Amino acid sequence: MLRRLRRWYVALPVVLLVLVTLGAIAAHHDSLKGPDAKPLPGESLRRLAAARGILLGSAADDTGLRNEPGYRHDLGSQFAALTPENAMKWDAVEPKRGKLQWGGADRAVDFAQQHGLKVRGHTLVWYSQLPGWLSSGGFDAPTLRRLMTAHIAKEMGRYKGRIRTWDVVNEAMADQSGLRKGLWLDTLGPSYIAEAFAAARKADPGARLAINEIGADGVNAKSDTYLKVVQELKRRGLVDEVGFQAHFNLKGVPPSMAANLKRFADLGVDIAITEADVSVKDPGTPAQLTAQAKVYADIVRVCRSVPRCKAITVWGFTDRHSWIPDSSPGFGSATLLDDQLRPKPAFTAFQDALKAP
Ligand code: 9MR
Repeated sequence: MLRRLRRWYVALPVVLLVLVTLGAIAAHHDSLKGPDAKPLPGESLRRLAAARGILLGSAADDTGLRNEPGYRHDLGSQFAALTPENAMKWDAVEPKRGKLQWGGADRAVDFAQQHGLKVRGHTLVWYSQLPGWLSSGGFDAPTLRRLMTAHIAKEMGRYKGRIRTWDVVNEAMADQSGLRKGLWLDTLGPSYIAEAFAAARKADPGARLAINEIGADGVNAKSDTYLKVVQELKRRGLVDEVGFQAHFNLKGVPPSMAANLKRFADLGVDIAITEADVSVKDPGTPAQLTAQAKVYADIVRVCRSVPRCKAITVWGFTDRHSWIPDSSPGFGSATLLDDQLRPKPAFTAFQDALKAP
C-alpha cells in the first residue's frame, strides 16, 4: 500500500507536467488559429457596396491570411477586394539586394483569386519601408533610377493581369507644401513621380495606375500640391485613379472632403478611398463607438456623393489586425469588427450608409 502511494507521489508531478504542457500547446494553437467567424447581421458589405457601384476592399494582414480561418472567412465574404497591408512593400519583397521573396505577396494574390476578390497592389515607390541596402546604399541618380524602374518591372511583371490597380507612388507630398523629402526626391528630383508611372504603364499596360496620399483628404496645402501633381500626370495619360487614405479619428471627416474629391474627379480621374480607419482610445466606451460609427458612415456618404468615387478600402476590418495600436499605443479599436470578429456599431452604420437611398 505504502509503496503504491509512493509511486503515485513520483508519477503525479510528471502527469501534471504533461497536462500543463498539453494545455499550453492547445492554447498556443488556439491563439494561432484566431477566433471563429461570428455570424454578421444583414447582407454582406461587399454586396451592399456593389449595389452602389463601389468596390469594397480591406487591407489584408499576412498573419491573419496565414493562420486564421475566421479572419479568412470574413475577408473573403465581406469584401470584394484586398490590399496586401505590408507584403508587397520593397522591404518585404527584396530585403537583401537581388534576393526576392514573394511569399506574403503570393499568398494575398492567391487568396484573392480563390475568393473572387480584386487586388490593389501596394506600393511600388514610397519613401518608407525601403530595405536598408537601398535607403543607405548611397546610389547615384542613374543607378537609383535603374533600380526603381527595374523594381517596378519585376513586381508588376510577376503579377501581370492579376492586379486591378497599383498604388504606384505613395505619400509623395510634403505636409506643408511641395514634394516630400526622402530618397526619391533627394536623389532623382521631382521627375521621379512621372518616371515611376511611365515604368508602371510599360510593365502592365492593363493595370489601373493610382497615386495615393495621406492627410490630403480635405482641401488643404497638401491636397493643393497633390492636385497639381495629378493634373500633370493626367495630362500625360499616366494616372487613372487618385487615392485618399482617410486615416481618421473621432474628430471626424474633414468638412471639405467631398469638395476636395470633386475637384480631383473634375480632372477626369477615378477617386478611391484607400485606407479608411477611425482610431478610438481603448477600450472604447459605447458613446465613443457610436461616434466612430458615424465617422465610418460619413466616409461612405462622402464617397457616394462623388460619382467617380468607385472604391473604398478599410485599413483592416478587425481590431485583431490594425496598425493603430502599434503606432499609437492605447488607441486600438479602429476597425469595423472587434478583436473577436464581433461587429461593432461601425459595422451596421457602414451597412446602413450603403443602403440609404
Ligand atoms: O499598416 C501598415 C503597418 O502595419 C506598417 O507597420 C506601416 C509601416 O510604415 O505601414 C502601415 O501602412 C501604411 C500604408 O502602407 C501607407 N499609408 C499609411 C499606412 C499606416 O501607417
